[in-house]
Amino acid sequence: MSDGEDLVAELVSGKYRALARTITKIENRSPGYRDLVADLHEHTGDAEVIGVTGSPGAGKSTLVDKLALRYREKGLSVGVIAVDPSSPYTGGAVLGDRVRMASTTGDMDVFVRSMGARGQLGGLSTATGDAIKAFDAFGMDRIVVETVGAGQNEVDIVRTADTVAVLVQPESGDDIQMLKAGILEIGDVFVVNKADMAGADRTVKQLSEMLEGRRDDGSGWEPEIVETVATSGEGIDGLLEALASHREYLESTGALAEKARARYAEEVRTLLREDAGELLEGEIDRRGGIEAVVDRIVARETDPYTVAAEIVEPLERCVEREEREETPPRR
Ligand SMILES: Nc1nc2c(ncn2[C@@H]2O[C@H](COP(=O)(O)OP(=O)(O)OP(=O)(O)O)[C@@H](O)[C@H]2O)c(=O)[nH]1
Ligand SMILES: [Mg+2]
Repeated sequence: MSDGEDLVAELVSGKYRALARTITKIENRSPGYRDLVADLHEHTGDAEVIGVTGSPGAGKSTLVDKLALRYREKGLSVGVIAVDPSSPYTGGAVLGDRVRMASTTGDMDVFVRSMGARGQLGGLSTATGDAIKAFDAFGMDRIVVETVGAGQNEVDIVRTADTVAVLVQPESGDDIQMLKAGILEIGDVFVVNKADMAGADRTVKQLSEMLEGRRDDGSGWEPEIVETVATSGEGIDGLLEALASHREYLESTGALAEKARARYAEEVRTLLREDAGELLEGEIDRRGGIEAVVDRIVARETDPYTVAAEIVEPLERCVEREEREETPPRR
């Protein structure tokens, strides 16, 4: 048995240390992390993954904290992944620390982990997706992913969730702008948090008007709007109901299975892009590195198209040879 298999066995048997070590390996892309993640797959598929997004300071962490507590009260195990948090969890409950348990309930079942930006573009959403697998294989009933909803990277991250809750603060012009910028499409449940502040009703109304366009988008799900006060826990039950009813919709219509299939397809393609990219980078290095190649382009000795064709050529030749020899696909 390899080290990785040992680690997976321990993780699956519910050892928090193994879970923490696994996520560290995932985050650092440590040698062997790919085999590790591959071994996790057969143990996944049971967790419900909820994405929570919204602009900075909207109250995401406070809300996630309350949500986790409520799930615990229902006897469910919960994992929280905070992606690139702009501020550590507060409220006396959660974390700041990368590997600590939440102290909310005094038990070990709310496992919180933050993920930071590592490596190249898109790396964070891949790492987050892999971390979700680790939580899932561990046996978490609910996995909540918190991310600041700003750019494409965040949108990619919340796509790994089955159900996405978008937080909005009352009367926040910025939030409404952000919603227009694409987050509107990915929200399944909209949460007007800080409902104790003035203007919450107006924001609900605005949101509801903006969502009109989505009512007939053919998906069969009408986004719900709930109001919460995360600091006091008011409205959390309504949020729980909305999340559960979206889950019910996903399961009863087959949308859940479809989402999973789409995610796996995307995952395979992402991995292939990474792998092919690495192979081609190696080819560039063998040609003296990218700067040397650019020198020749600048000197008009060659051009980007020709260079690209030359670099991809050895790969193409291998693929063609495979085809000629009609080797059956390897398993
Ligand atoms: N009045 C009021 N304040 C709230 C509510 N929810 C959160 N807050 C406060 O808003 C501030 C930000 O809360 P966070 O939970 O850290 O917000 P966040 O969205 O996680 O912030 P980032 O992770 O930094 O983007 C804190 O001071 C909270 O106490 C609420 O319902 N009402
Ligand atoms: Mg936060």
